[in-house]
Amino acid sequence: MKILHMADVHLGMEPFKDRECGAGMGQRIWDAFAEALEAAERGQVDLILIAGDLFHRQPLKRELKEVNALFGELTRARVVLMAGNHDYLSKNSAYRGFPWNENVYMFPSEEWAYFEFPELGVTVYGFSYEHREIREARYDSVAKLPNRGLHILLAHGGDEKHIPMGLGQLKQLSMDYIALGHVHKPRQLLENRIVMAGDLQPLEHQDVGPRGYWITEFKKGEARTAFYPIRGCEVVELEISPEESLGSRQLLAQARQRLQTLAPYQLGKILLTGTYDPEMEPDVEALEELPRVVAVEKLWKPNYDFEKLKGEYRGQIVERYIRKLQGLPQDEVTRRALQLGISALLGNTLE
Ligand SMILES: [Mn+2]
Repeated sequence: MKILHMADVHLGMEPFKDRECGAGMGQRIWDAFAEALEAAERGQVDLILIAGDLFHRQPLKRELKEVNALFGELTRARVVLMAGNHDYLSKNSAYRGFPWNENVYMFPSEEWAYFEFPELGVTVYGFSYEHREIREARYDSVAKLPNRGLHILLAHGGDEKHIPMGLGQLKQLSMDYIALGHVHKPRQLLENRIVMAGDLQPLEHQDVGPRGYWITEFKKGEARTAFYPIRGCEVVELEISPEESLGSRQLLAQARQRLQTLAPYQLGKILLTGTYDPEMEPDVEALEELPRVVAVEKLWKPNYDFEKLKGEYRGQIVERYIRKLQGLPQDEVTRRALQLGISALLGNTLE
């Protein structure tokens, strides 16, 4: 018995829209979804679990037909899905009453329900979101059936507004597998048992690292879970720690060089670290406009010459501020306060 687990596909979203690399991202999400289904078909998967937020917002009828057509191509796998907080079952949701293929099982409401597959020896428990938020920790209350075989929970949430849950509590449900969605970071919370799928493709620049789906094989009472990245798109961090004397053009050249080391499907998130000369703060906007850059994060710090500044601003607030902070315990907070304060007083921009 093999299952493929994915979540947070967010069809209909167009990530990185304001960036050059955002072009075609909406389509790439659809491609990734189709790729995951093809993998299920190729890999003889029996059950596909989609743990919420298949769509970024209320799906259109034609989008559901598109998805259903893809499901219809599967010759072996059954599909179980739930609505998440993004594509929740609103009163007029196109999900309601949608005529799915016979191999597709969608949890129809916010009430607990289950699907039994005696031919696979599997029972899947869950419910859909009918609201944008569910603040109650509802996964406590699942009632297992006396069925033989595997018991699987399909669940979405994990924060205060979306069904809070803790690992200890999930373990106590003694499910054979819990297919989780909502948190966009892929992770096995309990090896081969409790898995947060993560988003299928990166949707924000915070989504650093591979994204994809999970396949679990159950054999002779043992489960093996493995992650399969989709190489459609991946955000990679590129740390650049420039020399202090580096000008804007050289910084740009360095960034270009680093971007060239990426594989064709990768996008760069530039992290500027180290220190820079505040009297010649390099132009960062030009970096943001480079193709395949999703974000630029300024973690670098201005390297002020405080002794020199004290002399230049003798008797003024700048000098008094420096003396005051230099009199405090010199930890990270003080150093940061000194830099931020001086930047503000000197009218320099600093995030
Ligand atoms: Mn969600």
